[in-house]
Amino acid sequence: MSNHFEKPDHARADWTIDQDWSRYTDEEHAVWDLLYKRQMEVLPGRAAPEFLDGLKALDLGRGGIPDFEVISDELEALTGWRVVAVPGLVPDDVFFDHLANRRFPAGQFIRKRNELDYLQEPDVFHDVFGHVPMLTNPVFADYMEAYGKGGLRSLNYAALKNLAALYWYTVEFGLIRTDEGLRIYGAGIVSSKTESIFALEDPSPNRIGFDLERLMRTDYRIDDFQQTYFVIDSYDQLFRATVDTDFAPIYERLQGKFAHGPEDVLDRDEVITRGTQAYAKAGGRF
Ligand code: HBI
Ligand code: FE
Repeated sequence: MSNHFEKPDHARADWTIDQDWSRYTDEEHAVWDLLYKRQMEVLPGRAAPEFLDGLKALDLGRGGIPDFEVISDELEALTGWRVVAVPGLVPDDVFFDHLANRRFPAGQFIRKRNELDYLQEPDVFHDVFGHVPMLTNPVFADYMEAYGKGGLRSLNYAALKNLAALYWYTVEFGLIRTDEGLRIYGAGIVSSKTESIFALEDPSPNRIGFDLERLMRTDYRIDDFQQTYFVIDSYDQLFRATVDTDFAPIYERLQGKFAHGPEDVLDRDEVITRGTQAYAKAGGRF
């Protein structure tokens, strides 16, 4: 899953670019506002309290695409993270290096009004609305840094697929157990109206308790709703599992391969919901 592509001429060595906030058009700001409004119709009672607190702390609903300088100053005061602009996907080593240094690389562009629901590269709405609120949480913020540092260490192994699965099933598509029931904290879910409902309420997907190595052995869907969501008990569980584990023996065991399909349920899984997989069996794709 290593990604090799050309750095655009206007990007710096670390792939960052100027956000050029003053050059967003009224239409681009309006697309942000529309996406924001749609998500706020579904997220109260579904998103994790830490995510909703983060949205509020950074005032991401102030109207229009946020100015990275403004939200970075606020975020830095809370957890030491900053948001930097990038053209889109960046190479793995560059991505890990930003995270390891508490910089979140966010796509500068925003999707068009006629493609609100599906896009191939992360845009400013996915990255800033989806990812940045959780970075206001001190423990989650530490987890993200630890992930970046682990990523840099992993570059000597054939480990990227397995490490990417960990990111996928936590940072992008993670659920958390709360006293009020399951909640979403994964950026890929909270930035999608339909998946926010599907991930929590649909009978199709499995919902399984978090187990670090189990996640890293599990293939995933990149172009459709997940067939399995993994559920953490706390962000501390996530952070501790990452920093207390020596990944080298795991990489040795896994050999850059997946042992389980996206829909598999194993005997020793802590099954919270065993999915019917009706959605995937019917062909999926929304
Ligand atoms: N680049 N901008 C951006 N955003 C990502 O989420 C991202 C990336 N490059 C690599 C990457 N993710 C993944 O390969 C890692 O999560 C493993
Ligand atoms: Fe993302």
